[in-house]
Parts: sequence; structure tokens; C-alpha cells
Amino acid sequence: MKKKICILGLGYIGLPTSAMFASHGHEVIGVDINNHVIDALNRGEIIIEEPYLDILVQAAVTSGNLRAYKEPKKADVFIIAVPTPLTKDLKADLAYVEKATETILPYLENGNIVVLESTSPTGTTKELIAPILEKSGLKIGEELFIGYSPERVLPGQILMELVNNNRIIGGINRKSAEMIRDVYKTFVKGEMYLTTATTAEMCKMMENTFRDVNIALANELAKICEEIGINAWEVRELANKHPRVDIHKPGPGVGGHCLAVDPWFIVDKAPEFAKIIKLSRVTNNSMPNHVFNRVEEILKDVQEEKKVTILGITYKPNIDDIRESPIIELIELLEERQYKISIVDPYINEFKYLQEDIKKAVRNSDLLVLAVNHDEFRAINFREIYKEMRSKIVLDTRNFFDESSIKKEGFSYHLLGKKSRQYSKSIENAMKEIAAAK
Ligand code: SAJ
Repeated sequence: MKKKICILGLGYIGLPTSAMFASHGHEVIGVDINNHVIDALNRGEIIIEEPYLDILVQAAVTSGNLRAYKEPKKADVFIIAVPTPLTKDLKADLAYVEKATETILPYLENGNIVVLESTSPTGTTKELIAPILEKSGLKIGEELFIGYSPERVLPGQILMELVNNNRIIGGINRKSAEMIRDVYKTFVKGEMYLTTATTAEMCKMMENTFRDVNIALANELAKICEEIGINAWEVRELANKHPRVDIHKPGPGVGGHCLAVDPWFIVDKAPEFAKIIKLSRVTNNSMPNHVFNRVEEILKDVQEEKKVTILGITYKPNIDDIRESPIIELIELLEERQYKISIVDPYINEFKYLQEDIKKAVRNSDLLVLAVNHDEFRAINFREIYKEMRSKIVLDTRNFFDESSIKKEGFSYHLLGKKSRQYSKSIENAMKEIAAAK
């Protein structure tokens, strides 16, 4: 049955969700506080990059099923998908959730459904949203059905995952959970699991925390292997041949608005107990500095003003999102030490030091740092850039390049998670000296 669905927040989650409901025949009222987002959407355009989202949004707007407004309207279902950023003192900032909930109050009617999708600390639905909505005079769970159903989509494949992922539906009571499930049934092909709102809130935070903790373990392994002089990537590959082991990938740090943020919400709720979770955040946050130290060490013999070219600044490959990107911190550390910097990133249009042409970017560079493994970097012609670079050195933080083909072109190759002493310049020089003395 065609429903009126009012979605608050037209960002990475609200927008695709709106387009999905609209393309399945519902009338969707998109609400955002940003005029720019509203105007673009009503022209059928989007301001974020996500595969196929532009086509879906355009079709939804053209069909008349999706329109954006500054204020909510009466509807059958209200979905809140606004940001829950991290405050400076590492807590969840729930101001947008609170505001959005308050703005729908005047429009609520008997039989309505209200769903929170934003990642939120445990208790948000029950202790923050429910008391606000009670002011409508409607009886929660009997006249107004509320719950929490987190999104789980991966940027870069949002539309596919929105449809196919399993979904958790946490209701304030059973009836609410069932009613919310029936709303998402419109387009969700994955399984839907019903639980309480508070359990669902914890599930969402824990899913991202699971990944963050496992990446921290991989990053710790990388540091340990560098110390011992073996290759963490080889350890990872071989250990993962075990049927119950899945070591994640080390890297220059964890970015994005989820993994780098959500674990703090748990730490804030239970600081005495959330010890591994907190240490993992600290470990992952240490990685830009760790990469910076590797850069310093690799270039310690370069006397002139040192120049580093960075490949990729987004928080992960093949997307245009730089939120919480650890590479930005690496750049700041290089700036502090007066390095000359150039950047190449095919997904970014504007950023300091950005160069379109890799040959120009690497001119007189001493080091090429592969920071983000964008597919486009596979096409780099090392023979060509060899001539442009002053020192022919590569630091690969993602185990992305093929070591032997890079070395064949005359480069020395360094890898995060491996620090074989034989590549160190001082040892190379010592070896040369020994050879000369013979
Ligand atoms: N990363 C590593 N090593 C790895 C995997 C990732 O260093 O082995 C880094 C990436 O480079 C990136 C960061 O982690 O900087 C996060 O990337 P991601 O691809 O793991 O996750 P996000 O933040 O893009 O999306 C996550 C997803 N959560 C999980 O996989 C549990 C997604 O399903 C959620 O919907 C999303 O957070 C969200 O919105 O919460």
C-alpha cells in the first residue's frame, strides 16, 4: 500500500533511502536543513558521489514520488537519518537527532511510525526520542510506533547493500518492530531481525567496533613485524588460511564517519569496561604518525629540502570522501616538518598541493607514498616517473604495488608492515664500504 514517508536528513543514508522508497511507489518527503541539498534534489541532482545514485534519484524526482523541503509534512512514517558526530570530548552529539525529533512533533498523528536510523548510543530511542514524542499526546507503542533500525551500507555500494543486507529492527515494543519491518519490506530483500531498540543500537555500534578492533590488531601486527624484520602481509595471508582466522589489513589509519567514531560512543557509555575498544581506537589513531616516522627514517639521508608525493587522500579507495581521513593527519605532520608536498587523487577536485598530472606531481620528489589504494593507481607507469623523481623511493602503506616490478624499474620499495634492514640506506652504504675495502 502506498505510504507517505517523511525522511529527515538527505545525506549518505537519507538520500538513497528516500530514492529507494520513492522508486518503490511510496510518496517521499525529503527534509534537510541545507538549501543547497534541497534545490539540487528538486532538480533531480545529487551532491554526493555514489554509483548509480544519480540515476535512481533522477528517476524518483521525475516520477513525482520524491520532493525535498525544509520542513517536514504530515506522513505515515517518519525516518530520522541525521548525523551523530563525535564531540571534542569523544561523546555522541545528539543535537541533530533531538532537533529532528522535535520538528516532527506537530505533524504526528495516531498510527504513525517513527524510525531512527542514525548511529546512536544505547538508550537514545528509549530515553531521548520516546520522551520527546510523548509530548504529542499519543501513546508510545499503542498510537505511535517507534524504533531503531540502523543502516549498514558500505559507501561505494550503498544501493546494492540497502536492498540486500540483512536488517535489524529494534522496536520500543513488539508491535512497533513489526510495523517498522513492514515498512522496510518494500525494498529490503535481506532477512529482517526483530529486537529491542536498545539492543539494535548496541548492534550497530558493535558492528563497526568489531571492524575497528580487528584493524587495530592488524596494525599492531604490522608494527611488531617491522620490529622483528618479517612481512606482516605474508603473516596475514598465511594465518588467514586457518579456517577460523580473518586478520584484517594494516594501513595508514582508519577513517570515515563510522569506524573512527562509533567505538567512542561505547567507551563513553562504559569506560571501565570498554578497554580493548578504547585501545584499538588509540592504536588506529597512531598510524598516521607511524607512517610519518617511516617517511622520516627512509629520507633521513636526503640533505636537500625533502619532497614527498602522496597518492590518495580519501578515507578509503575509490570514493571521494575525505571525512576523518588519516591521510590528512599525515599531511599535517609532513607540513609541520617543512616537507614539500604534492598530492595526486583522481577522486578529489580541490585540495592544497593537488596536481592532476602524476608526472608533474612527482617532479623532484624524494618519495612516493601510496596512501590510498585507488584502482587508478594500478596504471602508474614507474618507468616514466623514474626520470622525474629526485630520489627513486616508494613507500607502500597498503601492499598495493608489485614489489618486484617496481624494483625492476630501479626504485627502492618500502612497505608498511615490513622493515627489512637490507633496504635501509645506511646499511646499503655500509655494505658498499665493506665491498670497497675488500
Ligand atoms: N580499513 C583498514 N583495514 C581493513 C579494512 C578497512 O585499514 O582491513 C580502513 C579503511 O581504509 C578505512 C576504514 O578502515 O579508512 C573504514 O573503512 P570500511 O570500508 O571498513 O568501512 P566504512 O566506514 O566505509 O563503512 C562501515 C561499514 N561497517 C562495517 O563493515 C562493519 C558499513 O557497513 C557501515 O554501514 C558504515 O561503516 C556505517 O555507516 O556505519
